[in-house]
Parts: sequence; structure tokens; C-alpha cells
Amino acid sequence: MNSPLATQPLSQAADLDSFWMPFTANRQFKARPRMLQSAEGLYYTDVQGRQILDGTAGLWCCNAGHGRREIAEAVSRQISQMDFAPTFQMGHPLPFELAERLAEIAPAGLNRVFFTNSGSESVDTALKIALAYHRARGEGTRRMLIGRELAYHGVGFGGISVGGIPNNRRAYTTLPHVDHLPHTLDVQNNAFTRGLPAQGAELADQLERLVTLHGAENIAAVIVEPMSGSAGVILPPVGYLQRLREITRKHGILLIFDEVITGFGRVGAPFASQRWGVTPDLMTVAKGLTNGAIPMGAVLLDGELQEALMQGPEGQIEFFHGYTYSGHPVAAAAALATLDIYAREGLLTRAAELETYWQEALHSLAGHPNVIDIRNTGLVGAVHLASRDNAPGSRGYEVFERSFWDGLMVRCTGDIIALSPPLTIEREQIDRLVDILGNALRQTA
Ligand code: PXG
Ligand code: PLP
Repeated sequence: MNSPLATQPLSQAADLDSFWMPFTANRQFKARPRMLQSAEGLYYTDVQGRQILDGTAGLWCCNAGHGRREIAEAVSRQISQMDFAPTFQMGHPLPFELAERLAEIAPAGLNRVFFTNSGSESVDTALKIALAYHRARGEGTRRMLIGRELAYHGVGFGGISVGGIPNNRRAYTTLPHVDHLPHTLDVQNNAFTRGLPAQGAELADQLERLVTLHGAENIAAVIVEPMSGSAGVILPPVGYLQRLREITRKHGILLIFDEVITGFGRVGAPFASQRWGVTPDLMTVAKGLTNGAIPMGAVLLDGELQEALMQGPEGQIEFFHGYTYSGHPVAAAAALATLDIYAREGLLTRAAELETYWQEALHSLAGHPNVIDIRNTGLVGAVHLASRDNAPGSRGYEVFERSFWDGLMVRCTGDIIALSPPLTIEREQIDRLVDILGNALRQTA
């Protein structure tokens, strides 16, 4: 494998200036573009015809792998039959069917579904439901939202407010009445742990401090990713989520799990909530809901929350919120076809079956240059590199770029390499992934 880092020709695309790419160093990218053209199974093919093993399921979303014909056909059929239908004061069967199907695989009690178009919209929706719920119950002083350091909850103003990634916040303004729990990354004590770290459950007790500081009667909800994905795979210490659940319940605070990444089989159960045995009051999803094929998100919630908003006259709208495309027929068709695939192929639990193999393959990279931690759960992994003096992030980026030209797609967050392959990955492909990444690590000083 030779890395054509310096020899890559510019793409054939006529003009790269007009598209302002999201979360991208546009000038750097456009000087040497990585341009994908097609995808099938575990592989992307780029415009030069090079095959790239997908180590990230796109952006954590193509859980069933690429090119799934059933999804394409469902989308094509639906778009011909009915391209769009309003869901404000109007309906069509698909989102009703989809909501019921989601409730069947969701953690017990989460049997109401509000549709959105993305994870960011799901987060804003969940936060609004939490605020409206308390107000409807006569506890309107509960306005405060608690997030966590290093959390990623998308890019809406609600999401960046409860989120804790400094670069995603600092150029903007955030909601008032927000506070944050400490994050749970502890490389000093937990480095190279296989699975969930043993140390750190007591970090959940920081919530008691925030309750004392702000008053339980002022706190509406706590939102956490059961496992932080974007910030570089930060796992919940054993017992941590249970502790958060106990404290929130004790103080009448709603608990929201943001399962945009962990949902749909990523950590070995349909949802992280089930894998780690903690049921939140609300749960946000997106990404894997449609296998990434069509934008769609959702908030799943306990039926009692919706009930609390239904106390007014029958003709009164109980929740003043919704998106033009909430329950979009084409997205719903894609989601139903996706759920069929997940069920038929056992993908919502396949990560649990592959977990040990994945874990050992990944941990074989311990001892490679600059590796200071390796983390894993389900089919998620992170290789954490020491940062270069005065150039944090540069080493991670170099490994990412080298891997790409060697035929492997990974994500880098600063100096952390994150991995989340499609849940359809086979053992040989895991070996290949680790080979290419190992090579990139060895070649990166
Ligand atoms: N919550 C969580 C936990 C997420 O991971 C969002 C909300 C926002 O979803 P949308 O659909 O609005 O992007 C996310 C998204 C990465 C990466 O490389 C992660 C996400 C998106 C893009 C890249 O880690 N997570
Ligand atoms: N802006 C304007 C002017 C609108 O009319 C609408 C929806 O009708 C929106 C924003 C919101 O768009 P969406 O429902 O797709 O989120």
C-alpha cells in the first residue's frame, strides 16, 4: 500500500468553490479532494475507481451497509405513489406504521414517536417536549437543561447549548439556563480498558451538586449520549447511567438519552438503553433509522409525557411544534424497509456477537506509535493518539488522510481515530481494517 498523499490529482468536478462543505476545512479539502462516487456493501468507490473500506458506516449511519436494494425500491415505489403529504392536521399511513414498529423495538414504555429530519432536530424537539411537559403539569419553574462536557447534540441552538464541544459553541450564543456535568473520559485511570471503564460512576453524583446549586424545582431535564460518539468514543463507566437515572428520578428531572449514534444496533442491542439496562424518559434517534439513505430522525418518549400535554380541550393543539417534513412518506418508507433488513439479518444484536473479535482486533494496535488509549464497545472503537506539541489534531488528521488513500475510511476527532463500521462487517474485513489502520499508524510519526 503506497500513500499517494502528494500525488493525488484534483477531482474532475468543474468547480469546488460553490459548495460550502459542513464541518470541513474547505481550502484544505479543495486542494486535494477525497471524492466518493458509489457504494456497495462495505466499500465506497471514489472518482478514481479506488475501493475504500467503510470503517465509519458513512457518518455512523449506514448500519446495514451500502447499496441496500430493498431501501432503494421502497423509496422509489413511495416517491412515485405519493411524493409528499402533510402531517399537520392530515395523515397518511406510513408514519403511523413506522411509529408502531419503533415502539416495538424501543425500551419498554417509550411508545410515542415524534418525527423529525435529523439528530439536531430530534434534540431540539426532545428539549421542547421536556419544557412543555413540566409547564403542563404546573411545574413551569423547571426551565433548566443539563448537558455534559464534550457532548455532541447536533448543531441547533438547543443542541449546542446542552452540548459541550467548545468549537461548536464559541462563535455563537447559547440558551440561558443551561449547565453541564463533567465528561467521563479518564485516560489516566482507564486506558486500554476493554469495554466499559470500571472507574468513574461517581461522576454521575455531580448531578446532585447541580441540583443543590440550582434547585430541583428549576431543572427540567438532563440529556446525555449513553456513549459519546463525536467527541471520540467516550464510554459510560460501569454504573454511571444507572446512577444518573436514580438521581433524575429522585428529583423529578426528565432523563433524555441521545441515541442518534448508539441507536439501531451500534452497541449490540437495538438501543444503548437496553444494552446498559437504563430506560430514559425520552430518546432521540436519526442516522441508522433509515440506514442513512433518506434524512429522518425521531424522538421516542414515554406515553405518560404525551398524556400530560393532553389535558386541554380536545380541539386544542397540545404541542406547538413540528417540521414540514415530520413523517415524510419517502423517509418513512425508507425507514420501514431499513427496519425489515435489521430484523431479517439480526443486525440490531450482531454487534454483540462480533464484539469480542472486534475488541481483540482493535486492541492489537496497542503498542503502535503514539497510541495512548484504545476504547471499544459493540462495533465502536477509538484509537487515541498523543497530541504533537503545538499541533493538536495534526497527527489524527494525518492518520485519517493516510488511511483514506490506503483504502480505509475512518473519522478523526482531534487526535482520536473513531471507528464504527457497518454492522454487516465480516471478520476478514475487520482484519483488513486493522491492517490498514496499523500501517497508517506506523507511518505517522
Ligand atoms: N446527537 C448525537 C449524539 C449525534 O452523534 C447529532 C445529535 C446530530 O445529528 P444530525 O443528523 O443533525 O447531524 C449527532 C450527529 C462524527 C459525526 O464524525 C457525528 C455526528 C454527525 C456528523 C459527524 O462523529 N453526529
Ligand atoms: N421558514 C419559513 C419561512 C417557513 O415557512 C417554514 C415552514 O413552513 C420554515 C422556515 C420551517 O421549515 P421546516 O418545516 O422544513 O423546518
